[in-house]
Amino acid sequence: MKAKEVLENLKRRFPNEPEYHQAVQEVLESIEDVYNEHPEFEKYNLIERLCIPDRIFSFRVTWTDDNGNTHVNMGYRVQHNNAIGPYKGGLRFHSSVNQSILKFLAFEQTFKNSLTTLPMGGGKGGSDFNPKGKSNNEIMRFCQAFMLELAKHIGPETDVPAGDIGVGGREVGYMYGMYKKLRCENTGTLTGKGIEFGGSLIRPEATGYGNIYFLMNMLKRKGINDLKGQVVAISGSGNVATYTAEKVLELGGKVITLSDSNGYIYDPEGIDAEKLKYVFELKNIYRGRIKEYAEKYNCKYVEGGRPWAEKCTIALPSATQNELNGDDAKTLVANGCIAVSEGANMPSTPEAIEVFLQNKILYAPGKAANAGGVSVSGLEMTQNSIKLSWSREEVDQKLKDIMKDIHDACVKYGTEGDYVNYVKGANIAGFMKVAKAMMAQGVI
Ligand code: NDP
Ligand code: 2IT
Repeated sequence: MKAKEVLENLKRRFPNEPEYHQAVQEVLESIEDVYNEHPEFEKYNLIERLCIPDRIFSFRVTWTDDNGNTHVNMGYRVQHNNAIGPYKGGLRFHSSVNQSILKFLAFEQTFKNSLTTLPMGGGKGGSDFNPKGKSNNEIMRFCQAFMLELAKHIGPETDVPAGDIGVGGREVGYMYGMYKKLRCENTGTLTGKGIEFGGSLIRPEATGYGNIYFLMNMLKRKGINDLKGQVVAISGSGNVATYTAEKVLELGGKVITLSDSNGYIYDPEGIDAEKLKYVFELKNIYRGRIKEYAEKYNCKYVEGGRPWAEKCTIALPSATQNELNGDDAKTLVANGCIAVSEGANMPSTPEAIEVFLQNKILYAPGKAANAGGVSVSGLEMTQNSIKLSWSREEVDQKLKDIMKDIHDACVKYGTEGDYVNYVKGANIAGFMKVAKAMMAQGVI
């Protein structure tokens, strides 16, 4: 297999899908050598079978707003690979959603889920519906309309969706309600459910907490055991960003930034527990903008900006793809940043990753560092299957163990002399498990 040729071929067959090409390129470059040590992989064209999704559903979603106007959005589900378990992955509601973005996310999810040690394949879905400014009833009607189609393609042993950008507990609840109505079953399909109807404790916190558990594993290898004295820049202010901040505070670090798609806030005093409580309320109850933080606490707000120019020792991109470019990476390194751990999926551009690797700072790619979310989703599936629920402590401990296992797998496959290339480690470790499972199951 020549990574370049495979990629060129995919670009020719699936043009205008830059995010998908970007995600595939990174993995192909990492696994090329290992792949070529296994002639049986090439014999059965494993690489194309792994890069091209098993199937993609796309459908029209029709819903009515509070004024009686009828709207049409696109809905999608990309079922990428189910070699190691049912398709599993989130749903994204954002105006930018298109097939390229969902294909990149489903591809990444396949490797991420493989790393979790749990039996889950990879999938992703969503809609170009823009939830901003919509009433609660409009959100509910959209979720119901979306599920009217999606329900045909999912199930507890087939495909289990969850949240992602624009989809949190509220949306999962509305979708699950409709799913049950249509299918007359109570099997827990969909994770991130409310605690009263099959959700798992720690699922809301899991991606953010998991990212910090992964970060601590990386830092521990450098002799750093807590976050005291660390200055932490976080982007985003949604589910992942806020719970990341909560865990950073618990471990003694100082959080100086948060952001949304309009701009970022810089609070040199640090966003403490009380201020963070306000952010949770601002985001989840009032559905406001991060700018309001700057007005309330009288700190800097940069319209349209990204937080990476603020001096920090640790950066945790937790908003969206390609939100940190090569220049941002150079600035971070020049400012003394020692670690970057990705809460978001593919937030760093290839140029940024190159800068991190060349400067040998600790750099954890999203498919490893943010795998805590889907891991606890996997644990939610288990609890639903056995019809029991585990305590907070139990789930948190399992999450810690899983993040350590993922970290150690990255070290095993990514060590290059005295440096751990976590990108290579995550890609190879994730790939090998899926590859072996696919080989064992024949050409299908
Ligand atoms: P939320 O919708 O809760 O929050 C998203 C945050 O990112 C918001 O602050 C949002 O700002 C900001 N954002 C979204 N799009 C853009 C954009 N184009 N430019 C700048 N800022 C943007 O989503 P999550 O916190 O769940 O997801 C954040 C990231 O983490 C995503 O990459 C997601 O794929 C990834 N992830 C999520 C997991 C989960 O369990 N939820 C698990 C693993 C990864 P605004 O409000 O203005 O849109
Ligand atoms: O990107 C991700 O891993 C998620 N959005 C979570 C997926 C899940 O099924 O919990």
